[in-house]
Amino acid sequence: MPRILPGETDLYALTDSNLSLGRPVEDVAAALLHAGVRILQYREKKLKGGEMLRQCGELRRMTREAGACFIVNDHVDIAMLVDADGVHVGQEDLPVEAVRSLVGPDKIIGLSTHTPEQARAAVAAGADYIGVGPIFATRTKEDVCAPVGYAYLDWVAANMDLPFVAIGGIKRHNIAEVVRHGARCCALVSELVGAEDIRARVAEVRAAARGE
Ligand code: TZP
Ligand code: MG
Repeated sequence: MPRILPGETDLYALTDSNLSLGRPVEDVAAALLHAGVRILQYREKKLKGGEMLRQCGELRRMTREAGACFIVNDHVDIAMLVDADGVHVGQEDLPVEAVRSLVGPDKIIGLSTHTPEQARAAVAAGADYIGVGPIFATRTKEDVCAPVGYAYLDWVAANMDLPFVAIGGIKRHNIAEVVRHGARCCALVSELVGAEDIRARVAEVRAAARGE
């Protein structure tokens, strides 16, 4: 099972059908995986459970074939039903300890954090990685908190041993700077799924992250 954590790979892609130019999530996922993305999170906020389960089953099959890690946002039940590699939760979702009691020791649990206190609490609760953000303002997340800017990212890079992924408003034009602030892995939504040519966009984003 591909247990790949942020930091072991440079990009972390999330789905969002609302931003995918009308393309089915399976097509978007296929393009991301063909482009070499190694962590894929299924994050669809507006679908019914049955449709989510069907889509996650398909994405599980595709990620397994590609040797990529598959994470499900929020829905622990669906993650378990499709044997995903992990679950990602936010501060107001099921607590990490509760998720752990359901999924067991081997699954990855990611937690979104916005402050040093939340980062320390994530370690204490047994999270496997944290999300750090939103770095910049983003319209992708509706219930988003205020951007944390570089201050919190700098703090995490200097103080945390736990793997982390920077998220929120990261694009080709700013990813090099995010990397310079210590992010070894960046999560992107609209910049990837909203591209006409997703494969080319992944290559451009990676080149930009390397400062090219
Ligand atoms: N968590 C913090 S910001 C965000 C999530 C899921 C959305 C990021 O989307 P984008 O399009 O990369 O700004
Ligand atoms: Mg959530």
